[in-house]
Amino acid sequence: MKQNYDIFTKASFCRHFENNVFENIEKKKITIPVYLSAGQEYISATLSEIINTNHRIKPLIFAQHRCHSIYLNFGGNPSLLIKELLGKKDGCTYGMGGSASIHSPKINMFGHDGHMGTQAPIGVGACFSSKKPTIVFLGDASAEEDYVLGAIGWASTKKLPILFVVEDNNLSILTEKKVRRNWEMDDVAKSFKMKGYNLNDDPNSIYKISSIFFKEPVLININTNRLYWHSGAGQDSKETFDRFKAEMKKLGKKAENIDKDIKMKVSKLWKKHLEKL
Ligand SMILES: Cc1ncc(C[n+]2csc(CCOP(=O)(O)OP(=O)(O)O)c2C)c(N)n1
Ligand SMILES: [Mg+2]
Repeated sequence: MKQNYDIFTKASFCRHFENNVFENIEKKKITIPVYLSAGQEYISATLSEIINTNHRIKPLIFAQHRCHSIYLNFGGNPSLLIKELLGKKDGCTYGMGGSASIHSPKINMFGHDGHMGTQAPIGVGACFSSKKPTIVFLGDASAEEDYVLGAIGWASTKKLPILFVVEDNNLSILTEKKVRRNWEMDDVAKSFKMKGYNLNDDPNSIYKISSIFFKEPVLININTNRLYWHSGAGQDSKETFDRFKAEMKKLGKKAENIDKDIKMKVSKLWKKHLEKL
């Protein structure tokens, strides 16, 4: 399927972007707190392909701190993000948002305020008042905040064109979900009388349910893996399942060549910006 290569291409861009961020944290070129999204990029790569490209919808986007891939996949300009991470005034958030609060009116993305889960009531409010298709991205931990649950209830009551996406990496910093709770977010959605799904980050499983997006409120909890530390450049375990690598293996030689090309392009882009420092 052609589309699988398009999703792979987007994910590859994000992966190499994040690997360059990683390197430049280590080299101390980036000195702000950074939340790397490597490992989770297939979720927004797939959703943006379905929503922007297939459905031709440009939704309002409310994300939280781990949002580089969301910005890049939904059409954010990578140069402006590089500048943002380097603290430049002409970065996507004027050098004031950094990694955690990426803001871009151009792609309808609203910067996060740093309080886990506030993007849910704010996103629901924006959707309620504008009736525009809206995506609220949550982490599995921020989804536990009481105000998130109230917001989901209101979205269901008012039948808003909203998609809640829980990027469930099983972790709140280093605390696993099983320590924190005995329930799942798709059950919460169903108890509020809206559709809820618990999926993995295989693009095909997301595609299968995508025809209902924005026709009614929907919550998808997508199980995924964070490859690097909660914040900064480091790796807890090298054993983590990597969706990006699994898809590359599945798609074969053509994907490997796409990936090589993109790796070079992204490195060149970073180099161009670093030379100006
Ligand atoms: C209201 C609030 N409580 C606690 C924190 C501290 N904090 C920042 S990120 C984080 C974990 C977030 O986990 P999750 O929502 O699953 O996102 P992930 O980092 O896994 O992508 C915590 C506890 C915060 N920023 N806001
Ligand atoms: Mg988490």
